[in-house]
Amino acid sequence: MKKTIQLEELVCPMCATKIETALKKAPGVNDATVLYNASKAKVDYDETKTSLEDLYKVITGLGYEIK
Ligand SMILES: [Cu+2]
Repeated sequence: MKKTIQLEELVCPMCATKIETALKKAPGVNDATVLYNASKAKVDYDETKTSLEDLYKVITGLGYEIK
């Protein structure tokens, strides 16, 4: 399942990289791309192994907010 998560504005490109790396490592995630300019996280995940809520937790756990 592919979803785009709108994030609160990212301060710098390193933030995007940090979130992207964490999402890619999260269980059930096939692929993740975080667009710094748009502050968007595009995630391709297996909904039988994880959920949007779990993905939100990965992001908020790093100190970033979902818009
Ligand atoms: Cu940053």
